[in-house]
Amino acid sequence: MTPESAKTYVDILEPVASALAAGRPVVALESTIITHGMPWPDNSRMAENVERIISEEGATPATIAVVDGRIKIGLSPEEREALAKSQGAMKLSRADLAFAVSQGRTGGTTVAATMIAARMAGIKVFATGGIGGVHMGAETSFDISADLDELARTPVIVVSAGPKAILDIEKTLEVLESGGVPVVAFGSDVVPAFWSRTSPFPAPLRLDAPGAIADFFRTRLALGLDGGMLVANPVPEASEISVAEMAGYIKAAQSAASEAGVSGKAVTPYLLGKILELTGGTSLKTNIALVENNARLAARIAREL
Ligand code: PSU
Ligand code: MN
Repeated sequence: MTPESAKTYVDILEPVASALAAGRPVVALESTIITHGMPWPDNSRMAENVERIISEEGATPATIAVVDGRIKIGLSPEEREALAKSQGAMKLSRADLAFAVSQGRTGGTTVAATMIAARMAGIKVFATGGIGGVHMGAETSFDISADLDELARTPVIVVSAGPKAILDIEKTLEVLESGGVPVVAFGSDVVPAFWSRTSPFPAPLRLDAPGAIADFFRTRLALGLDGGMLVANPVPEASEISVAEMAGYIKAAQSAASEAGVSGKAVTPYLLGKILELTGGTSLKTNIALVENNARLAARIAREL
């Protein structure tokens, strides 16, 4: 449970606060995708568009970030733009969220930190691009995203396009299963792989309607099962890049990363940036399309809750 004392550190923007007070649907959005996941000005346009899509679907968007030590639930257009342009924003997860607050710092919140903040505010649905997970070579690097542990403990529905395909998807699914995290593929029998609609891995669970996802979540809460769930929503066909085509880019990006000695928090942003370069920008277009698609589904789930 979030302690009462957390409120002192959190600013909930209007109209998010009144939507929550009235029990109207709200969808949280993360901000590491803005600060570390996409270059400017695409990040800014993406952030504005996903908020608009959620509003059009009849829910209230709440982009979450830490600004000058305050946990922001909802950013004004000016704050959002400043974050999109900012240099040196932190990439915040469970380990350093409170550090940024205590030091008055600014940072984008990852899936893990956004789930924590969403829970503080009472938001149950959250849209992102792809979650972090088990990196390739984790058997020696031990690089496993804190997103997986957060999914196991924090009761928020995370709508994604699956684990990012730069990851070891099979091991990521294993860790999610160990943590008791339901992975629900939306309208698909296989787990989507971010830029691609398919992967070799069968969907652990499948649901075809937002209402069924909301029911499933309610049932988990009613049974006292802690933790979140992951919805994996395939990227729209028109924007998909095939598994075969992505495989080459991912391999090249990974070789570049190990040659450059990239490690820790820098790995995911480096790989995404390298792949953007290698694809001449098409990976970014696909990334934006899948985030928008996830925002739409998240709003529909929020309306059913
Ligand atoms: N989805 C995207 N782009 C991103 C991310 C998600 O389309 O950049 C971010 C999320 O914030 C996620 C993070 O939590 O990447 C994973 O980072 P890491 O692998 O270091 O845990
Ligand atoms: Mn990592």
